[in-house]
Amino acid sequence: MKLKDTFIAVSLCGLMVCACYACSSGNDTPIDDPTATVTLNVAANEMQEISTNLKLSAQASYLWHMESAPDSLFVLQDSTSARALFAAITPGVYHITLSATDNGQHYNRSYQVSVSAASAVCSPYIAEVYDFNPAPGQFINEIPAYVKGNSKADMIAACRKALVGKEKGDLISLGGFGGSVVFGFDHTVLNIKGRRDFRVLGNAFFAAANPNPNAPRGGSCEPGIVMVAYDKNHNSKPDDDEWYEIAGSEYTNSKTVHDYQITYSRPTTEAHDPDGEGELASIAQYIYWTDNQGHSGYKIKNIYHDQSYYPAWITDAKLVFGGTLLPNNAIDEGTESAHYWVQYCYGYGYVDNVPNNDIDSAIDIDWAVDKNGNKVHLPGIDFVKVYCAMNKECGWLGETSTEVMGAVDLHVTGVNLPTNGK
Ligand SMILES: [Ca+2]
Ligand SMILES: [Ca+2]
Ligand SMILES: [Ca+2]
Repeated sequence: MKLKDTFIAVSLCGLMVCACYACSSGNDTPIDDPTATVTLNVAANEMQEISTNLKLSAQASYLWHMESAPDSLFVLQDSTSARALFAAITPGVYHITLSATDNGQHYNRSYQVSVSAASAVCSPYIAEVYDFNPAPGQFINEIPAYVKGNSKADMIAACRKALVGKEKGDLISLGGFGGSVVFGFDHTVLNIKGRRDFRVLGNAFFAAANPNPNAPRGGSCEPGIVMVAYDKNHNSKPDDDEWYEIAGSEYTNSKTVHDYQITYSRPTTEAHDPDGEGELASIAQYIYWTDNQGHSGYKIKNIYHDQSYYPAWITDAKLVFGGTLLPNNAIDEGTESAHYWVQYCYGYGYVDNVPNNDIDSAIDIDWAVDKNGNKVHLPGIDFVKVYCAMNKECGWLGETSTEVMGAVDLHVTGVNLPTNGK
């Protein structure tokens, strides 16, 4: 019996991606000879849905496979489904095979995918900022700057100006625990197997002059949690059910709180200089907070930052944030009279935790987990959310607050960093 087969590839470019690449749909090429090779031409970096028109039952099993050339950067996802996802960064010819079994019958097909260079250059950097919800902090209303009358949309636009299209943008501060920014790329950052895929830039640095001579790496390390989303429904927006957390090195730390929630109250006074004589005093009981772990306290207003630490465009009396709280990483290594705060870095998988050129600032999309901690293997990601993962005041240093100054697709920039095997 001669089988008629068709190799179907559907381009999954969303509107946003189409602005960057010329989208190509696959050619339907019927053949009668199952030993023949079907050829498809696609452009680099485009996610394609691949299926066969073999009319198989719902019980059929599938195995898509590709011999991997050592230096080829590609994704072959959902390889045991009727439809697989394929994308490649490196132009060239790829050979994919399909082995299917249905009602005791075996079917083998072979496909040749010719990947040409992308028809338009995409940006390896942030292409859009979707949301900005900082928590109170000493840099809030300053980076980015709030101008009287600004709305939330104006503040998002200010983040856009700071971050979009830049290798290294201008810093934005997320404030204390929970403060977040959501941004995206103009293409899907592919999840290349065995490699780290992107990094988000912060301003972490290690201090050379720690009074504790045997201390591990530390300095200014203010880790933020990374959430990633693949635009599965192709609506060019991050939807609630598309987000997954990157499980960094402290995900299984017994002191990490996975369902942390904190509520900040609007400060009742901004008066720094109560007697009007010009010497600024800190306000110890400045912004009251409570959390769902039975704790409460105050964010302190320090003498270095005079502006309100509560987002000025927000009219609500309370701000609620939730997410994963990392254990405290800050220790005062100084003395009673000479404080010396050191924030020690964690292993990997966070933002603003290690310097930007450190391999452990780079993230493997395969570290993503669902709400129950189960690993998910996304074909790539379109959107990233970063939020501050610490609730800590460090004396005169002020609160620990994650900063963001950009993000980069490592594959598009030709940076090859192996994953850490976890
Ligand atoms: Ca990867
Ligand atoms: Ca979506
Ligand atoms: Ca920082």
